[in-house]
Amino acid sequence: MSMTQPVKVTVTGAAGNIAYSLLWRIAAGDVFGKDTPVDLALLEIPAVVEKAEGVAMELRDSALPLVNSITVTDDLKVAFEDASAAFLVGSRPRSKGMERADLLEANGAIFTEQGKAINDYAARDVRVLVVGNPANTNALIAAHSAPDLDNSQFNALMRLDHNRTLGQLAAKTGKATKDFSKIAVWGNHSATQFPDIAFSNAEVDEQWYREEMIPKVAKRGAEIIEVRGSSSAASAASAAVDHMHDWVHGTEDWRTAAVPSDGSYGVDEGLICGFPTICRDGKWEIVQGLELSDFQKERIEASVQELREEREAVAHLLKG
Ligand code: NAX
Repeated sequence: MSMTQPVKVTVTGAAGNIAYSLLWRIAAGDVFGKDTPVDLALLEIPAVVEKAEGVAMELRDSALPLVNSITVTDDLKVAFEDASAAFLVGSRPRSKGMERADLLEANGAIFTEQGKAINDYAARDVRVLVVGNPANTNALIAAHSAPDLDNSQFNALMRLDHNRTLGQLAAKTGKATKDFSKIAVWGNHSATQFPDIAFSNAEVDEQWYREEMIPKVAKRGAEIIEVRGSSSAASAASAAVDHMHDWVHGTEDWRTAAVPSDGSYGVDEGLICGFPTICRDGKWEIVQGLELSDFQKERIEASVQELREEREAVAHLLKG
C-alpha cells in the first residue's frame, strides 16, 4: 500500500472524555484511510494542557503506524496552522445554576476565537466539525468568525443522533443497523430534534415510533449519564469519526449532518441544522424534493425555532 502525504488534524478538548476515544480512532486511520499518516494537534486550555501531554504520552506508547507527529498546545496558531480537519470538541460545560444564555455566551467566546484562528491559519480547504455543545450554534459562531472560508466548511455533529436512531431501530426489529436506509434527524442537537424514519424502509409500529423512539433518541444523552454515570464519550467519538469519514470519502445513502441551511424546507438560510444529506465530491448536499407530512413539518419547525432562538441569544457575536 502506498502512503499519501500526512494530513494535519486538530482536536480541541484533547484532555477530555470524547478526545480520549476520538484520538485513537483518528490515529488508527478510521477517518482518512489506512494509507494516510496524520499529524495530530491537541489543543487544550492552559490549566489542563499538562493532562493533554499525558494523553499524547499514551498515544506515543500505542506506537500507531499512521501517527507522523503529535503536538500538544494551548496556542491557537500552533493548533490550527495548516490543519486539514478540525474536531472542535472542547467547550464550556454547563455548571450548576448556569442559564442556557450564560452557556451560549461562554461558548460564544471560545468559538469566536477558534473560528478566527481557523480563518487565519488553517488549510483553505479545512473541514471543521463542531462537537462541543450547543454544537449547532457554536458552529454558526465559528463559521461567522471565519469570513475567508465558506460556511459549508463548518458542520455540527448530529451523526450521534442518527446512529442512536439506527441503534433503536435495530434493537426493536432484530435487524442490523446497516439494513436501514433513508434515516435522518432534523433540527438541533437537543431534546427538540426530530428523528425521522418516514422515508426509510423501517417497518415499526407508528405509536412506538412517535411515543417511545423519538423521545428515547432525543433524550438519550441524559439516559447515558444516568445509567453510565458520565456522558456519552465513545459513541460521540465514533459518530464524529463517521461524520468526518463520510465528508472526506462520500456516501451513497442518506446521513444526518448539521450543515448551513440553503433555505431548504423552510429552514432559515445559514442556520446550522440537521438535515438528510448525501456527501458527493467532498460536499454535503441536502436531499431535495421530499414531501413532508404535517407531523414532520411541525416537528422540524419546533426544532428550527429553537435554533433561531439560540441564534438570537448570540446575535451580538454574529454582527459584522
Ligand atoms: P470533557 O469535559 O471531558 O472535556 C472537554 C475538554 O475541553 C476539557 O478538557 C476542557 O478543558 C476542554 N476545553 C474547554 N474549553 C476549551 C478551549 N477553549 N479550547 C480547548 N479545549 C477546551 O467533555 P467531553 O465529554 O469530552 O464532551 C465535550 C463536548 O462534547 C461537551 O460540550 C459535550 O456537551 C459535547 N457533546 C456533544 C455531542 C454531540 O453529539 N454533538 C454528544 C456528546 C457530548 O455531550
